[in-house]
Amino acid sequence: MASKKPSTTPVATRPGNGGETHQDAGQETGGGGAVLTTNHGVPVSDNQNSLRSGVRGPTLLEDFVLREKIFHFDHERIPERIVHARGSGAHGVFEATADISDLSKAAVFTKGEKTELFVRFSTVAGGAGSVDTPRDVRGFAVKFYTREGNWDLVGNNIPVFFIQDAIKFPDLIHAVKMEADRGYPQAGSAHDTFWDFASLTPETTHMLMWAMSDRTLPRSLRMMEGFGIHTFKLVNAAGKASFVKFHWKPRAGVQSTIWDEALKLQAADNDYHRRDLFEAIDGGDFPQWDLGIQVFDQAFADAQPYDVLDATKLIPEDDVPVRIIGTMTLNRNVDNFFAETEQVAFLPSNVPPGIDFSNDPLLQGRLFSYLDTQKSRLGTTNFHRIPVNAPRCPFGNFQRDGQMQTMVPKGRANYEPNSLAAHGEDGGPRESVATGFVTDNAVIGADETGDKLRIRSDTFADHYSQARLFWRSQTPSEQAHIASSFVFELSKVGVLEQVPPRMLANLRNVDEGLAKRVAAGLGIDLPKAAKPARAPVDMAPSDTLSIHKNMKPTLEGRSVGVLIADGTDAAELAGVVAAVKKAKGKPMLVAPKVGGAKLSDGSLQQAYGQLAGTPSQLFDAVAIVLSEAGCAALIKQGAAVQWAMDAFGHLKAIGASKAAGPLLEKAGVVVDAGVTDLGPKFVKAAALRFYDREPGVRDLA
Ligand code: HDE
Repeated sequence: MASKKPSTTPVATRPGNGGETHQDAGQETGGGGAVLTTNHGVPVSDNQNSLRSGVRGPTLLEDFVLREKIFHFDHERIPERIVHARGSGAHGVFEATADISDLSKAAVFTKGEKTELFVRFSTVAGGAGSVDTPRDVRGFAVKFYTREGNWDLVGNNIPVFFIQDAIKFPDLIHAVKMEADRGYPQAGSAHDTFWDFASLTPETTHMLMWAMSDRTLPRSLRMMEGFGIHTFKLVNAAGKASFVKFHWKPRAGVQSTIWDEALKLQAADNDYHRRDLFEAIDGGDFPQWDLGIQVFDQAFADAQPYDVLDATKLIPEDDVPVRIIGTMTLNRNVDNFFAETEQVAFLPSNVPPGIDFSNDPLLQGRLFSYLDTQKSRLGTTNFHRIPVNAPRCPFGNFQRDGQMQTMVPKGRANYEPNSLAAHGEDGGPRESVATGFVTDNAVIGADETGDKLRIRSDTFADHYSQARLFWRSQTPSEQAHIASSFVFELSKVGVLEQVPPRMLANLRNVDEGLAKRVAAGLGIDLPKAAKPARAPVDMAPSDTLSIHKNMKPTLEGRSVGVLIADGTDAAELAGVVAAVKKAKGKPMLVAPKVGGAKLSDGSLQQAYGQLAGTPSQLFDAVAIVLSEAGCAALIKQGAAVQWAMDAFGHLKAIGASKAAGPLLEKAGVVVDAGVTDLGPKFVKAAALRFYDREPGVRDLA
């Protein structure tokens, strides 16, 4: 377990706590270390009672201790992010592992260089207090504290975006967030306004395919890919620029849940992802991602059937392989959620020399939006002074004052040019041609500038080819999930009956089979196909776009729920626990009573969770270790039957004692490759999911 750090509360250094406690009317302080003071350092004698006139009289306005405490509390909340409000953060380090000095002069990429960083993962649509597991895109934002200033790579877990131009972002977000009059649904796209907007905006089609796939149901934040999405530029010391796309590849492999599991996770644990990340780091199981780049030049860009400046398009990895250039390790939880995870302010405009922007019109819009939002969210132009946002390298300029200024600049130099140095005074910092950021003006992506136009380039007009590419790259079971998601989401469209047919008309341009399946699922007729702005072309399917084709058969970083009850065989249990640990999995015991179960050898085995509150969807695989008597007792409990039924339905491996047979039977578990005894076969199976179990997947293929 990670060691506890000493408190960083400012009062910790103040000696002289007399240790008196107020025990009138049963009030206790619970003990503590340092002296409690007001925010202005005045020691407080009583933190239990406000100042009143007489023992039962009115409270006095004079009570500055009470006033300050309540006033501070009244202002504790800041505006939540308009998007990505719910997030989880962690500290870490990036180590550059490849020499790419031929491509970029950025110090963060110097082979062997270690750079501290902060990561915030998020959902997009829900509020700060919403659940962790809705069907939603996940934010994947990384702030590298490089020695040349902060680099913020603010991406998502999907390599493309819904729209092509920043001017559509407020419309997209208004449409997807809760509906303006009724205030629901929270955190989900399955409602009228989102699908109204989406069906009228064909450029969303490619991203919709990803959003309807299991990509939006990650098993863990540790098991998601991350993407910078936009095309960026790398610039080397000679000033040569190349195009680049950034990728994060999780060492734990990409893993998703399935829809029913995600729904039930919302009930079982609102904080499923946040807890999983915190506990993994706290337990020393540090999540890791490799940073990869796809590098290409103008000639490649010109030869593609899509525009590399269009954020609704990806570059298949088969066309430009991802080259790994470093590793990120998350190794420290935040000390304070508000101070760090809430106040962290990402700015896609933060790039060090050696990294630059392309003319992607979505990226261009982001370059000003984030600075604006941070000022309104954090309430001051000095938000860069908040520790989680401050560069770790020296920084200085002539910007001064403003609300919450915490710097105390010395001297008169608050302007430039100045010649104060000639007078022996500190003249302040100066620009540097040699090391400063120089905007790349290479032709790449800049060839169409000139006249002032409100126009979308023709090269952005193909909205279906890559949606089709994505569909064709999926396994039959992944395709079934996508079709079902469209059916589910469109079935939630209420009064706007024009929307589902309009969406189907778009889907016909992606794949006739998909459109037919969705129409059948909704029980409506297939409309005429929409007229595409540009006819789609067929691209070669790519295995890299499928989760199932790339899953990592491992128990590492995964959990196994182990159901026990009174009478469980102690040796059998010890065997399972040892085998799971040996495979680097995490065994988590579940029993009817959290205090424990009495094992066959008379010992009391404590549990991680109580059966009724710890359903099997919290785990990657399950073991059911029961005696005959234990099974007879559990079979009468709905929670136990549901435990096995859900594990099977959610395609997980089930290892069971012989005596647990009747429970499995009652739960409708059918023996297949994923249902095993508790021997070595179980640990192997536990690293997998059994997609063949899904009803109808094969028939639909
Ligand atoms: Fe964001 N986005 N975004 N976005 N975005 C914000 O900034 C915005 C876009 C992304 O964990 C906001 O600090 C505009 C694409 C992440 O703190 C805001 C446009 C991608 C996060 C904002 C986009 C993202 C945000 C809200 C269209 C993937 C969370 C609070 C031009 C590449 C960062 C904040 C965190 C957050 C604006 C499009 C990812 C309002 C105007 C594309 C991961 O500034």
